[in-house]
Amino acid sequence: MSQPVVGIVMGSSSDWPVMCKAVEILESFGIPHEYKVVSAHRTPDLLFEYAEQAKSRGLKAIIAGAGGAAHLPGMLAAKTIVPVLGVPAPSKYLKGVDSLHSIVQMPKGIPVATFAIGEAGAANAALFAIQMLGNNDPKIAEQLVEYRESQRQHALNMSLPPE
Ligand code: RP5
Repeated sequence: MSQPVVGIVMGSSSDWPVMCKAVEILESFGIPHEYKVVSAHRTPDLLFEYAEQAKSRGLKAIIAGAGGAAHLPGMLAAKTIVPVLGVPAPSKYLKGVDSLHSIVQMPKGIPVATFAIGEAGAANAALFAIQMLGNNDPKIAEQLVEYRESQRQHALNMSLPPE
């Protein structure tokens, strides 16, 4: 694959079942991407290195998923001007509401675009990154129009009660 333009990072391999939904979307659109475990509290030096090199490596967006006290997206955003898209991972005891609050409540000045808890959030973060890329790439924009059309057709073909 050519040089990645979207980076997907997650705090643990246990986040993969959620974050793979972002990977699947990027793959279906043919967007060059990479994915990696980067933990804010277990590998803070790696986090800094990843954020500091993101722009020069050509990343246009970073999708960051984490659970619990989910400081990964915010700390990445603190160290790069590449847009960071945060995905709250479901957590064992608080079901990801803790992750959501810790990602969405960034203090003024360092934004993290925050998505829904779990798989829908991961998929939508990928779609949002693709939409940003589509601003400067007519082929990607056309793919997005087709994707919306396929969803429209899917809904129109739904029958009730569901089979
Ligand atoms: C966070 O803690 C990760 O993002 C994960 O969601 C959560 C639990 O991590 P593990 O204990 O499963 O490695 O760092």
